[in-house]
Amino acid sequence: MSKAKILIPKPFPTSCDRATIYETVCCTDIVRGNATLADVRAIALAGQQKIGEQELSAFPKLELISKFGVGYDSVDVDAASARGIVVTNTPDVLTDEVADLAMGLLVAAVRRIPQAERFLREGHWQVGQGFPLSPSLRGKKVGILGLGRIGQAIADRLLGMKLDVVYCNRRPKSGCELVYYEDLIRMASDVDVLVVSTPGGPETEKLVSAEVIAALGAEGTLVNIARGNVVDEDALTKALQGGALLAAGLDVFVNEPIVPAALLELDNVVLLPHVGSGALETRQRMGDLVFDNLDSWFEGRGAITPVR
Ligand code: 8YV
Repeated sequence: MSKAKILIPKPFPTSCDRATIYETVCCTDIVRGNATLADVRAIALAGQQKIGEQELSAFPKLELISKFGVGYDSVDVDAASARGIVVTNTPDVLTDEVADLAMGLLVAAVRRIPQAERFLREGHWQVGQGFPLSPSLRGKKVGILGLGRIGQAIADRLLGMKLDVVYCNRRPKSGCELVYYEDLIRMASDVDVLVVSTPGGPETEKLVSAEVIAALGAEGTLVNIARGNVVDEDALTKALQGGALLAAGLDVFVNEPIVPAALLELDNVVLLPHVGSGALETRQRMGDLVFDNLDSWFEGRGAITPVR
């Protein structure tokens, strides 16, 4: 039997060792008319490369898009479904890793850990001269925007840190005892820290608007481990510049890997290069799940983790 042809536009852990049972094409340039793509039956997709109607039309034989990552906002799932193409992602295997990172970012942003480290490394720590005191997390309230799998894992950790936790979702989560807010602006004005853990995509674009940031206020901190465009990045930058927001911890940006120069200049923001799930074993598990989905599909058992 001939090997199924899969496209791997960008390598990821396991993509080399587990791809041997397939005929693989490594091609970043997904365009119609590329003859080598005409018989591609699946795409193993890492990164944020957009797959919309136009890209899909280059693959008349496509059956499956196996996405590396839990977020699949870069793929037009409606357009794929209309063509009978199944889209899968890698949920669960990265939940705790991303939640750990969110906690690190939150504590780093509020307690100013990177700034304190820079202070020490630059030789400013001297007898009689310590690092300026940071705000405390004790007694503070954290609001989670998006209490899905990752949001819940963040909430569990925050509760373990004895913090007050509330959340805002499209609808209340059944069986959840945390205080629910239907209105994001109201929640933002009631909390000290807002953690963004929603899916990306058009429905959540700029959900954290200038008004939400203003409601979080001059004593507030914003943490984003979701997608850059869930937050109005310009409004956030202005608020941080003018003291209308105390601090931010950001793992994601609108135009990755480009980080606005204005953010790089600020001392009250902790910036990470989208490393939420970026730990060796977790990335390995994600890669395995990408191929588990492919194997299951081509062995006729269907997708394991379809997004819908
Ligand atoms: C991915 C992510 O690892 O899972 C997601 O949705 O944002 C990341 O953790 C990254 O997008 C790799 O493609």
